[in-house]
Amino acid sequence: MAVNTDELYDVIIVGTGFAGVYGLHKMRESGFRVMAVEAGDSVGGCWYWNRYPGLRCDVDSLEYAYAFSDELQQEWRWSERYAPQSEILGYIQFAARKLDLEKDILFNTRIASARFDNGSGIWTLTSENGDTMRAHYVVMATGCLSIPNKPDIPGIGDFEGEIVHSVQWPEGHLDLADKNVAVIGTGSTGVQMIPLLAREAKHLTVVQRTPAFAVPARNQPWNDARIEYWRQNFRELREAAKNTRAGVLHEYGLLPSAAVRPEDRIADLERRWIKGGPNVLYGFSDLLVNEETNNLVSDFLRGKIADAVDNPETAKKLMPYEYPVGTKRVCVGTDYYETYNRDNVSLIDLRTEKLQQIEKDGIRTDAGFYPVDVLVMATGYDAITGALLAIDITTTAGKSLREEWGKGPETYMGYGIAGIPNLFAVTGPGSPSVFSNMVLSVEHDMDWISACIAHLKERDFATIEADPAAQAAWMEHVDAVASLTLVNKAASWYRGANVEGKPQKFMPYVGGVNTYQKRCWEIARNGYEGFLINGKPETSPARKEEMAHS
Ligand code: N01
Repeated sequence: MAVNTDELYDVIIVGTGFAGVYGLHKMRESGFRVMAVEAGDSVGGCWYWNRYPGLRCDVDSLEYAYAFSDELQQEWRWSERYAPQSEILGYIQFAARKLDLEKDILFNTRIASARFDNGSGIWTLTSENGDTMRAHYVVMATGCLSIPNKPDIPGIGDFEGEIVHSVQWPEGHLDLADKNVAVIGTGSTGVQMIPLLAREAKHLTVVQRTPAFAVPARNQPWNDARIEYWRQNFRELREAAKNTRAGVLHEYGLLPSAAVRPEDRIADLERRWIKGGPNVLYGFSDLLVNEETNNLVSDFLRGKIADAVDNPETAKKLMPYEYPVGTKRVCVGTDYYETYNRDNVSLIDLRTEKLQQIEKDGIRTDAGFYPVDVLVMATGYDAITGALLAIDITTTAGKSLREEWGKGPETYMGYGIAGIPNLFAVTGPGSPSVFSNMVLSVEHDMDWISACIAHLKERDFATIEADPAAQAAWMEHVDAVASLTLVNKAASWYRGANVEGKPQKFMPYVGGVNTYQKRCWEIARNGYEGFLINGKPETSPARKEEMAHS
């Protein structure tokens, strides 16, 4: 079987990152006629597009991997605790080859629009090149972090040097020796690339709008004993991760800070700091709901910045005060703060130095001029909704999804959108998505979506869509849970605050992966309550039999 765009498919999956690759396998196993469409020339999603220096995942590689297949787990060996981009991409490509998926993927094809025909119940997807493909169901595995955020910084159009966005890093080596390089942005991307660019460039200028909390990765090669332990206990470990709030086997502290003796609090933070990675965030159960606990951890981390940076003025500029720790993604890096001790690194802190404009050969602020040959935009993404809204999708009432989500996205459980039948979003807004281990979450979502489509097909139902009332109630719940926490206190990309003009609303569900997944399967068991299901159930043999026995 190969892709044939003249055929009517049961399911078309858009995107072949971790989600699309697993989804294609799962839906094929479920007996559906399924194809996937991919803008790049390989599977891999964000791990295919991103290749900037220093890129690694900030989740342990043994956990940032598929859980569904013992075989994949046994055959693949992760080299390091935090796998580099090339290895993660290699892993996704390995999975696609092993599962023989590539023949069912249409590569180099970016979907521009999606239209549902009410009469026939068929979706038509049209690519930027005008190719069309049709299916009963569409699954948007387009990723939460795939559309680059390219802010319109004054004067940027006048810059005559090279501009590189982190998401579109040129293939091969970008020669920065003897160059004055500037990086705009100090999120996870900036924190990972800055130490490496500083080692290579003649001079590196970092433009910081909001400082990050960065923790040391303490990356290291896995030893054989660790790998063997995971091979032996793979199934139990992955199941255990599903029962956690983040979908990762962190060492979760079960007590609020107030229940821990003051001297033990700091000792535990120190121990977690030495362990590395985001461990330091999981010491107390109330980090994200209690300002006192949050201040305790924030102060601890600011103290670490003071320890690492020689110049106290620079250290002060690098300290975040404007948001509680954990409400913007905490960055995991190596030698990030220490990099500011180098003679060839300057910091422009936009809180204390006003950006005037970018000029043809540099950056001008009210404090001076910084010559630049290469300008690196580490300015992140139009996250969570960007890729979905990049496709022109309309509701059955003829309204565009962009219009519909004008005040922020609304979904039912992250999957369904009222007024848009037979289309499922994967890790959509209103699901744990970026507040979880993404690989675990995409696998879960694909399992759920595939079970849902099987349910509909078996019963000959024609359409499913979110009930507007259930959608409103779910979004109210998503907001209510967020409001119990400190997450709305940060101007984060979780809230759309990083993109000019984007409606601001906290998008992920922060009630925990465990709670969310349980609810999803309850909904399934209750006949997909909260969804409107239409069609001619009496025509289905399965349904007839069911009714005869009822
Ligand atoms: O993007 P970001 P990212 N003028 O949005 C600044 C995942 N990820 O690519 O904070 C000046 O976090 C912006 O400033 P501010 C991970 O989930 C994972 O770094 O908005 N500055 C910020 O400093 C992560 O959270 C991994 O005030 C401007 C930076 O640019 C997510 O991707 C690695 C600006 C953007 O930071 C996004 O990370 C990389 C402007 N006009 C990414 N506009 C790992 O697994 C924006 N900025 C390790």
